[in-house]
Amino acid sequence: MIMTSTPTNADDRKAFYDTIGQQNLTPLWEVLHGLVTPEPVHQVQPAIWRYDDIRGHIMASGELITAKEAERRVLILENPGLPGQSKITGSLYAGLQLILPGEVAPAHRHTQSALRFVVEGEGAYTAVDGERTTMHPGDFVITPSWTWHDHGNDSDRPMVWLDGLDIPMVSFFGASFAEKWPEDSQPLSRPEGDSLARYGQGLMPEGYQARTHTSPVFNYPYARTREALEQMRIHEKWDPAQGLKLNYVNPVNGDFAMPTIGTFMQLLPKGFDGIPYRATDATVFSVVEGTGEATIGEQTFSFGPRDHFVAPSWAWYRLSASEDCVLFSFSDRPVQQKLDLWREQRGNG
Ligand code: GTQ
Repeated sequence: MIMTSTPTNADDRKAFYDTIGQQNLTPLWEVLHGLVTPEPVHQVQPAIWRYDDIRGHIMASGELITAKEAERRVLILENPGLPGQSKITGSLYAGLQLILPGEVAPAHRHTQSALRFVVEGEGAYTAVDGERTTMHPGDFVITPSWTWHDHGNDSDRPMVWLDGLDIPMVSFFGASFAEKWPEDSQPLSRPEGDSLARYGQGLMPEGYQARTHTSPVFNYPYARTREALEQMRIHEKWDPAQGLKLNYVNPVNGDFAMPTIGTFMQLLPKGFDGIPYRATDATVFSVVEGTGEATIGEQTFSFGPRDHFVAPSWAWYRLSASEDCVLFSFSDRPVQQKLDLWREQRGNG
């Protein structure tokens, strides 16, 4: 049969959709423009979690449940545009984990990769694959996919750190696996500082063969990162939007330190007034030092140390600093770049 005219009757179409629906078919033309959009469309909203407002809740969680019972005692930073989804962006999870003196968060492993960024306290540890690292504020610590890890606090003060995980990404791929170690703590097989000594000084053991895509350095200490920023400040050119920004790298191949999460530390000098910037990687910021302002979309947030905020994909934002500011941040940039998706744009100052 030759069709001589296009059927336009809405009832005919509806009947057709119902018929083909029984074969699990659905017409693209009804949804195409919502699927392939000219610019990013998502529900992620700009948001800030001010530490002064939430610290009391974090400490109160310590009275309600032990780290052992909770397995991980964490308050999730949930994007207000994605309620109930345990996501801070479409692809990433963030939370603030509390570990009290004497507590242990028992050993387990999972396919999700995690970063820890120390926010408050001093001297708790994370153990990964047989090595412990003592954590200090501003340290960036990696738990690679499928490695055993437990956390403990031998200090006399509570410790709080930011957890960043690729939970939504792993869920998207249908690739989540997890298991528990039979005891609370895993056995230690290497002395503290082993990985930093071997891999963190521009040296590599002869014949070293990487077995994963994650950096073998598992604690990037703040003291070293801060020193690098201070050194760069002497003669490096400022980016008009981002100031001086460092990327944590895997010393084996120069790629991002983690395969799914890009991690950054930037310095904005006192008086910095950044030009507008946007990129397709929605970014989570953790303020280490200084006070300033972040205008994200229509909203302006003033921030100070230990505050966390999120800039959605492709939303314009600008950063300014009323004193020297140091910001840690993370995003899914490594994945977007490998998929040739990542874009950034600078606006007019
Ligand atoms: O420390 O292993 O915030 O498994 C969420 C899931 C932390 C962890 C989180 C986890 C962990």
